[in-house]
Amino acid sequence: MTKVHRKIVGNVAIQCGFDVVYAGSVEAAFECISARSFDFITVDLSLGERDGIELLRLIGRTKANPRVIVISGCEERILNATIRMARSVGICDAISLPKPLNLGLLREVLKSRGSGRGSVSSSPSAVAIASDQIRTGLERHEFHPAFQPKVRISDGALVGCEALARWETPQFGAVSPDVFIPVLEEAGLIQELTRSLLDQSIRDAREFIRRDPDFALAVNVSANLLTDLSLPEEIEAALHKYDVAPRSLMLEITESTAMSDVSRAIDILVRLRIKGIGISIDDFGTGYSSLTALSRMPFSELKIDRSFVDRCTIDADLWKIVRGTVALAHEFDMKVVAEGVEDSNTHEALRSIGCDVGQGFWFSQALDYDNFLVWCENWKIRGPVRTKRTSGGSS
Ligand code: G
Ligand code: G
Ligand code: MN
Repeated sequence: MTKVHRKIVGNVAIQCGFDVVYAGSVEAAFECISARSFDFITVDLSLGERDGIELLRLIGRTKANPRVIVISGCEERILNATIRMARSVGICDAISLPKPLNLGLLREVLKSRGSGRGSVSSSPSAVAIASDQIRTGLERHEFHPAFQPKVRISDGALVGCEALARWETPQFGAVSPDVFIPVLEEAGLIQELTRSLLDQSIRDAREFIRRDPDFALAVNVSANLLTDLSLPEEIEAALHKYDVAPRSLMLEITESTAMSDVSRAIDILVRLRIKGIGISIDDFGTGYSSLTALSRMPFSELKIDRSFVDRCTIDADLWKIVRGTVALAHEFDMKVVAEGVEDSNTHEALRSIGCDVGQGFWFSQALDYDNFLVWCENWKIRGPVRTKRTSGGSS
């Protein structure tokens, strides 16, 4: 940062009530960061891009978790990529300010300290759980669905929910699906879990549908289960058992590995659709869940992966992907669901491009059966009102 610039930024920070420390080089900055902790660190990229990037890496390695403001005259895409890079090295809260510097904006950012945005997300416990333990858990019926609401973007009405597997173990406590799903897939046990989750969540959804006949339950199905030609009949039997209509069920197909037998998968998906069951392409835009799958399979719904959605209002590149994907899905007459809606700005932005449905922490996390029913009752009273009241503003 030039001396003049440094002085200007420093003055704004002092006006906002901060003590300010200046560093003229990466080495000096690193010494400061190592010696004490900071609420904010501003980094100017223009003094040599290598130094700025290097400094971000060093900040990412420190234990403290400061908010980082990257100031730069670079073009927007480079700035956006820099912010993504900062996040990838462990800086949870990094934002960019373009040059010429808007001092009002800088003041606003400095005043919003401790907003909680981008709080550190803890990763799933790294306990290595053996497939035997999971097998035992399945036998003991320790897996249950939690329900996350799916909300119509235009008016905030509840349209359905996604059932997400939860494993509560006596031994390890709550284990994340990110830990047990891959192990189940590897051990050939995913079918057992899916069967159990389908049965339990269809049973529970009877009550949701009784309250709203248009309610749709979504259940996750790994694409590698689409080799079992009896799957459509099995699912139909589960629906019969609880007297739930096929149109009330949506299967979210998650594809983590390439399908081994595409024509067989298409066979199964077509038969499910003919029966009136909805098919959703999950985590769209990541891994194998992409244009190839879209061009071959008869999906009725597309879920944009949350890695595109959760920062789409602050990252112009992500926003282009979200907007383009909504348009693409509508070309295929598919409903579009945005995953990972975390704030009202994102909700508003999605509304402006006609995205159909949203899911995410802004509405609710996944809840057990009892809490989901309570949430539904509260939402009917409060939900749509909340949406209108916050329109255009920040939370
Ligand atoms: O919200 P959560 O952390 O529970 O979900 C983590 C991931 O696990 C999600 O991406 C979801 O697709 C996957 N998942 C959750 N439940 C199931 C399930 O019953 N079957 C499959 N195949 N995947 C699931
Ligand atoms: O199957 P799918 O990948 O859609 O599973 C949903 C996953 O996303 C679960 O892990 C759930 O806990 C998580 N999730 C749901 N809403 C949000 C959100 O708003 N933000 C983030 N970061 N994760 C979310
Ligand atoms: Mn899903």
